[in-house]
Amino acid sequence: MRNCVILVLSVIFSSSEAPPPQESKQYRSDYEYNRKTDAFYKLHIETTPHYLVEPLCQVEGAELMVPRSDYDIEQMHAMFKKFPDIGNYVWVGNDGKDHESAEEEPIINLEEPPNFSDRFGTCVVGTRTGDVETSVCYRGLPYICKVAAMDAPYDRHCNVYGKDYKYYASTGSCYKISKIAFPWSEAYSECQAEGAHLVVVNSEAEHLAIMNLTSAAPKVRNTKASYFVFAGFRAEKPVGNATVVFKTIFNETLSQAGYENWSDNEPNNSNGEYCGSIFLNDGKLNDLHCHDSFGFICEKEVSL
Ligand SMILES: *[C@@H]1O[C@H](CO)[C@@H](O)[C@H](O)[C@H]1NC(C)=O
Ligand SMILES: *[C@@H]1O[C@H](CO)[C@@H](O)[C@H](O)[C@H]1NC(C)=O
Ligand SMILES: *[C@@H]1O[C@H](CO)[C@@H](O)[C@H](O)[C@H]1NC(C)=O
Ligand SMILES: *[C@@H]1O[C@H](CO)[C@@H](O)[C@H](O)[C@H]1NC(C)=O
Ligand SMILES: *[C@@H]1O[C@H](CO)[C@@H](O)[C@H](O)[C@H]1NC(C)=O
Ligand SMILES: *[C@@H]1O[C@H](CO)[C@@H](O)[C@H](O)[C@H]1NC(C)=O
Ligand SMILES: [Ca+2]
Ligand SMILES: [Ca+2]
Repeated sequence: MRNCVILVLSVIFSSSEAPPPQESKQYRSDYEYNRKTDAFYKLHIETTPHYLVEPLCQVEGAELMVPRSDYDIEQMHAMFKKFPDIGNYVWVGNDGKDHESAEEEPIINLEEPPNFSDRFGTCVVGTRTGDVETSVCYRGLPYICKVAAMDAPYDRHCNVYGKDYKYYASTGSCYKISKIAFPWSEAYSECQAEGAHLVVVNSEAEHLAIMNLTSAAPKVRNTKASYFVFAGFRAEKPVGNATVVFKTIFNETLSQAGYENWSDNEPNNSNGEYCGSIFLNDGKLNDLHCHDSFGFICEKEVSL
């Protein structure tokens, strides 16, 4: 009986699109695989405060890399080499060991310097030369995310490298609403890296599906306003007084895409709002500033 269940399960699973990262050794397009550790890594070159790095790695299904072996250090060293100009330190996770401080001791100590570690704590950094040291947490640094191949999230039905995608039979697409806010172009890249794209509303049915999705959505961290989410359309800044034309990320007008119901009094292009969003109260469209951070919805078509 038990063998029978296993057989049935394996038939169901083997009928899907691609093997999981554990077998394929493929993960998000922005992660690289290391055979020796059987894990995927990404060096984030953006200067980032320490308190944000763990949640940002989690967005990508990963964790802040804890240097556990010489192979992790080798990987870190190799990634540093590709970026000569990002400074000499990256945030890494705490391995629980004692490390030297990366701060230089003052040579002459005329006055008592403020004890920053006292006030802000000490965090663990990896160095360009391949050491692990400690540093005050209050600074911003690049950081390294890592996920073991066996833990790398993959949704077989939706064929995306991410959890929390929800399938809607009414549209034949899977959707995910982000838990953290990004500017429009970072939201675009994030969906892309997961194997999806920023949501494009193609019908009234899809408008309803998105209303349903957002009605049960948890709070979005760091968002400028919780009643908007970015979507997959935007406009070029017009030359002179030409009209602003919004197009989807597939270069269709909204009318060609199949849904152009703007929210009341939108688009208002207030001080140059050129990026598309969805208004959560009515699921209709709105324009926002591209550089502000909002939640966003990724979409992946499953059956057309
Ligand atoms: C600064 O504070 C940290 C954490 O409380 C402590 O470990 C360290 O000894 C202090 N350094 C000095 C110079 O007082
Ligand atoms: C736009 O909204 C109206 C009602 O608010 C609805 O009747 C109509 O079907 C919508 N248009 C599209 C293209 O979904
Ligand atoms: C969303 O859709 C599910 C499944 O069809 C349904 O059970 C649920 O009531 C819907 N939620 C809302 C708020 O419409
Ligand atoms: C802007 O609009 C005005 C009046 O509609 C027109 O005369 C002018 O030529 C336009 N300028 C450009 C750069 O298109
Ligand atoms: C987008 O479409 C317009 C016309 O519909 C076309 O002129 C333009 O070349 C297209 N752009 C891209 C990047 O395909
Ligand atoms: C324009 O739209 C934004 C929402 O995208 C809204 O916050 C803002 O108040 C509107 N501005 C004006 C002048 O109506
Ligand atoms: Ca769609
Ligand atoms: Ca607007």
